[in-house]
Amino acid sequence: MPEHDLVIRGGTVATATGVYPADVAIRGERIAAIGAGLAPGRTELDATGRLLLPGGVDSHCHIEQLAASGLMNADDFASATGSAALGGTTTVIPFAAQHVGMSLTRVVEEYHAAAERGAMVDYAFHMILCDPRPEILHEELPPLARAGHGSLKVFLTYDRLRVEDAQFLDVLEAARLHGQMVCVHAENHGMITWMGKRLLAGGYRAPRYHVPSHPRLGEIEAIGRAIACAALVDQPLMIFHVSTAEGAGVIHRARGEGRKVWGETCTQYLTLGARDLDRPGLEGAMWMCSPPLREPADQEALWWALEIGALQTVSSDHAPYRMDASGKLAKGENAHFKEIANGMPGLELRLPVLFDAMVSRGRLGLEKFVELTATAPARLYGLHARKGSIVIGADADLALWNPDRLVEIVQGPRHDRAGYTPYAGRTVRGWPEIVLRRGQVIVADGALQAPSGSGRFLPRTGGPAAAPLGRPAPELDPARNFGAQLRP
Ligand code: DUC
Ligand code: ZN
Ligand code: ZN
Repeated sequence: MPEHDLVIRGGTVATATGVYPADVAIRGERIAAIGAGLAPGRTELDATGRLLLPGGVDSHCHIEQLAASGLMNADDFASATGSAALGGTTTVIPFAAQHVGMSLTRVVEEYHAAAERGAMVDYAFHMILCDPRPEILHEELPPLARAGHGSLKVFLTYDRLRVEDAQFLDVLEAARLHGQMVCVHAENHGMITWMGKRLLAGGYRAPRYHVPSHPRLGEIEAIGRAIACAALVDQPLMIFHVSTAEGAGVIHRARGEGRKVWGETCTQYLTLGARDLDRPGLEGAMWMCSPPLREPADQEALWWALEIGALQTVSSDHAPYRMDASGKLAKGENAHFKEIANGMPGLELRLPVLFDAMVSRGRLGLEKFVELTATAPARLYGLHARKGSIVIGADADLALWNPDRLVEIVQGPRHDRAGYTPYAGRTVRGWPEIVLRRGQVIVADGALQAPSGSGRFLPRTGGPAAAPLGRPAPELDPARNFGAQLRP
């Protein structure tokens, strides 16, 4: 009777802390041994010439999510997570999105049902809070936190989604009591509203005007304000989708001052730019996302921020809408930029596009690639070391990469349902050819082998936000001098 179920031999293991030749043995769903000369497996896989990486963790993607406008994004859990697997990602954290008036418990139940039907990779949810009324925070949130929902997202902009600063503080304080991470969409709502009105009044309607309608100063201001709010209640904070050099700088400085803040950027802010929206007619809508794509200098600064650790994760912010009446063109062919849904597909190509940029072109190297796309998001959201690492006892979520394979990304439908990709026209070097989830091969030869609904929910505890369960923030302790918080 072989000791292992599967042994992957002859590959090069790549982790966030080292790259070395080793065989990997799997028993059941987990990694059982790493090293040379491992006992035989029931099945063996030859990984000669291949890199063996932990499956990617995409900690920011929108799946089967209803926008406040009533528009459903293009993917269901099967199409989105299938496309994730094809691109080497084996864990996703999409959203369970509350809208005003809704019960959060009910919302989470609905997203659970959708994921149980469709998911092909493992998943958790960030719970979006648009309506943090007292019964949500004090009655619904505690049992959801105990059930393993370890993170929340709030918006500081958008008419029907945003919270005021005082509501944001309520959310931060509640999250602190339950050890949850709070993620924030940090843009200044007033600036976006005001700029949008002025641009439209001047007749500037094309998709490209989406960029100036979200001024970079709005991101810079809101990131600073969000960090200050989190500091007031001593709550860890994740700044989502940082798009500007200055935004990354605000986070870097705050971290230098000891603030408990982390930052994410996304594939598109590193590899696409505002100029991509300069297309005739509505074509530029394919590149509309929020915050918008920025300038080449921002891309350089974001790469630098990742290198020095000012930002810690790179996600896809997969938010797919088709270029037809079911999606971006829901308001017709004469729609102005405020009437077009924001978001682009990215779950499948996040890792290949980043591998090409970081590893094949030598920008940040293989270890950093693994850290930013798998290990760090797992740690920050309480999934370490079950996910995001190649260590004994971890789930056997692995991707065998051919580092030399050249793939031309052509325009047209992929496995997701957006019907297009914003990355068409580039040729990437490096591709994940075989993908395993919990020891099962789910992708081989470009074909998906995972049944819908075979992904599992990942209850989360841990992560940097988990420690101070149940204690009030020191500054809010009535026994202390409130003025203390003003001292440096
Ligand atoms: N924010 C996101 O995080 N994703 C898509 C659009 C948005 O505003
Ligand atoms: Zn956002
Ligand atoms: Zn998003």
